Amino acid sequence: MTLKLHHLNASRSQRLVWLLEEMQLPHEIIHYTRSTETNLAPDTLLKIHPLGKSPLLEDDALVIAETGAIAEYLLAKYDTEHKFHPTSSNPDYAKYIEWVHAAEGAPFLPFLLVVYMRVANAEGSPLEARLIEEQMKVIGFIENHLRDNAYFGGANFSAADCLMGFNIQNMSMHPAFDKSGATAAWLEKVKQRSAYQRMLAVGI
Ligand SMILES: N[C@@H](CCC(=O)N[C@@H](CS)C(=O)NCC(=O)O)C(=O)O
Repeated sequence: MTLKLHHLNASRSQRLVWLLEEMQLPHEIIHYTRSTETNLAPDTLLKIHPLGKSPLLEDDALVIAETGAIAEYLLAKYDTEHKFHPTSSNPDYAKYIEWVHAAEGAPFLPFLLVVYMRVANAEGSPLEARLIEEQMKVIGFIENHLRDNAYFGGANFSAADCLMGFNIQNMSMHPAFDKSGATAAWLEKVKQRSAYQRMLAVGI
């Protein structure tokens, strides 16, 4: 097995750097840097996949795109002891899988769209106000979940935490983020993990 992660700076690819570190899977990281003008990935990524986006995982001859798909692939193939993903018979499974998908789903969209609007100088529009309302709903939803659960997937740390970590890091800069709430406490807790610190050392 030769795992290669094509990693773009300041991107959701850091979720997989963290997961690979948690799983202690030998891998190589190939770094790409965003254009300072457009914030886009360099064209060299197009040689790996037609969309030219990061993350991309190569496992020998295979190339996989989409953060969630890459995580599920790594877990299905290499986490055979289910240390980082519960089995489907585990009572926490539904919660776990919901957060795995939430990382790129409805809770992510209002944050992503506001970033796009800022890049396009489209701030202050009625759409932005609507997205900020959605962001507030998401912040509350996550806070309530983490008030009742130690981790995203329930009682135990799992890949769902690695996937949601990028969202929470960004959310922690939001003016409505409660710095003494359960989400902030979750962030402080996961920052203590050695794999999280190794992810930071790789450069996010
Ligand atoms: N849904 C995809 C989104 C991939 C994506 O949009 N990646 C961003 C990084 S956060 C990217 O490569 N942007 C640079 C570009 O589009 O040129 C995933 O989860 O992997």
